[in-house]
Amino acid sequence: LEHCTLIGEDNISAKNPWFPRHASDLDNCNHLMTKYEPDLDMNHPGFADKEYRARRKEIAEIAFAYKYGDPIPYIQYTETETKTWGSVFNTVLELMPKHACSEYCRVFKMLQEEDIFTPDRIPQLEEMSNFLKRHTGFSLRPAAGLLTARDFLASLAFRIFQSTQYVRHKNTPYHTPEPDCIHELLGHMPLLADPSFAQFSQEIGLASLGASDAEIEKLSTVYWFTVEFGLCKESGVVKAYGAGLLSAYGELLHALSDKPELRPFEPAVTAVQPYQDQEYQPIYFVAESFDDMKDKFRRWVSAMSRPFEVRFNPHTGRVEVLDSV
Ligand code: NLE
Ligand code: FE2
Repeated sequence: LEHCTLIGEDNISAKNPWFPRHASDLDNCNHLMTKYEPDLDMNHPGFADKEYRARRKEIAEIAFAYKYGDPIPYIQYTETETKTWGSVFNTVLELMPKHACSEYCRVFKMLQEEDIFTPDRIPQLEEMSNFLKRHTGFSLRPAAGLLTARDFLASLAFRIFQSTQYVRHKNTPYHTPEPDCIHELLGHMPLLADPSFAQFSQEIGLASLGASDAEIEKLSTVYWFTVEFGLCKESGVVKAYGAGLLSAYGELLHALSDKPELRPFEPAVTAVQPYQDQEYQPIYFVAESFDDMKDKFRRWVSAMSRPFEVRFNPHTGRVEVLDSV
């Protein structure tokens, strides 16, 4: 690294593509995918529900208007929404001791002690963001829906998690293919408050900055099979740490039954495994530990083709780009 030179932020070129250099640049990284939306997808449980669609629109507007540095607006959740949260919360509470990894259980307990996690109230993103800041420096910004992989992963480089704020339709409390705040809160938040896992998340984000489309596809597949649907070993027993499992009890039970195929986490293999985002996964990858997962990930990422290196400077909050050729 001593021989590297810093590449400036002007002169955008193939060798120096645009990507966010500071968390405020994420105001430009909120492009949505049009997938599983209640307005467009006839199979969405909210497709025929006018009231639900109006509510989604109302909450999406908040995310569209959001700018870096704003406090995250408070949402007055309805009784129906709170009831949906409560049913998912109670299933997690029941299955967690046996099936969730110890890091998840540890933070979950802290969230209960701080009264942020209770069955009768949906936590606000702002209070959750403040909780994360205190533990790992992660923070949240509201997202209107499913973002493109490039935009979503980029935010992780700054320890920012783009989080939806609407609630799934009441008819599908236990599984939905799209993210919603129940998934973000119950699935993602506990581990984002774990230092080792937070570090892993940021490293995926850093690896994505300026990566080619093919590399983004691979990184988002690794993200899918780890952060979303990952399993890990704890004293020889397989446990769940993936957010998509911890927020959907049907899939959690499926993942830990003898039905799916379990393979060891190996980034080069995992990155090219086609995945299922509509139904339960037929294949899951099992990590030995978070540390082992990070080691393997680092080795794999260092073989990626970017002609530069990036590093996050925590003093300035900026990503620095180093000419590595
Ligand atoms: N299937 C998950 C759930 O129902 O909570 C959401 C997955 C989002 C990628
Ligand atoms: Fe997720």
